[in-house]
Amino acid sequence: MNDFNMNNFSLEGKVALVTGASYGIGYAIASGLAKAGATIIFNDINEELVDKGINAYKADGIDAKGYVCDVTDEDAVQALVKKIEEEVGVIDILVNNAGIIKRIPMIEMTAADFRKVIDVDLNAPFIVSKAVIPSMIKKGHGKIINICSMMSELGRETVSAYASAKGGLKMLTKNICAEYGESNIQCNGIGPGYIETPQTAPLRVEGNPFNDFIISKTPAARWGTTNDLIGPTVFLASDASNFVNGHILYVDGGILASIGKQPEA
Ligand code: NAP
Ligand code: GCO
Repeated sequence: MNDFNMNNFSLEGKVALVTGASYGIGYAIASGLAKAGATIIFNDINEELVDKGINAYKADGIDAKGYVCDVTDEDAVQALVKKIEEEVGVIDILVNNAGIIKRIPMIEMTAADFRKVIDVDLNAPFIVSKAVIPSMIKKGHGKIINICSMMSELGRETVSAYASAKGGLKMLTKNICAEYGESNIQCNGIGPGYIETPQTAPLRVEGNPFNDFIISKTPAARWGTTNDLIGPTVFLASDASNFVNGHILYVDGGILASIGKQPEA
């Protein structure tokens, strides 16, 4: 009999930092990691969001610690990680979730807007990963999960900066795997499909043809929910995935597997 048992999926005793997790995908993921046993630390960009997050976790029976920290500010991130290590312990699981999108046709987009998206969606996962990896190496293990996107693989009108950042994040994921795999650090990505969150609210308003477009592009024939992302993330955070490294797990209802519905004859 081999020594695999279901405890390999447990996150009991693990410390998890989820960035930008006051609401939306980050909140759902952090709640799932907590249910699997992890201690949850999260940050967000301002006090109001952090308070909103703390109250929501409390209402769900989760004792999460929240901090204000801009993930693009390297000094602030280094200070946050030091504080977490002193107050709670070494971070075993990092989920780089904080992100922004600007939907602007490329030839109308300013270079400043393009840089801003790259800064939050690509530079920040580098900054936060860089801050946690040294202690993971010392501890002998670590899990980094980068929240990628359909736009890590596909392009579409108006999201040039976002697609560039999320494509880059896919490659940062593979590079962390290549560079630190031998230190027993696994770095993987989750690539959500189109998920119902405030970020996609403008695409889902009644009368927007984008809504039907997405449903018809998705073999599951629906938008995803934040809960759809929990199981895959718990798997990638747990010892059950210790030989899975540099992989992007797309949680997209099958969008990337399909050429799309054929037109009526
Ligand atoms: P969201 O609702 O906009 O949540 C992202 C969180 O990150 C927000 O709380 C946001 O604060 C915070 N944040 C932004 N900039 C930050 C910074 N510099 N420092 C710290 N926190 C910051 O997005 P979501 O839809 O839950 O998405 C979460 C992640 O999943 C993002 O990386 C997104 O690109 C990705 N994703 C989303 C979808 C989808 O369909 N929704 C699909 C694929 C991938 P503010 O509220 O102030 O912006
Ligand atoms: C868009 C969407 C996407 C999603 C998601 C897809 O405008 O095309 O907002 O970018 O948010 O990242 O996986």
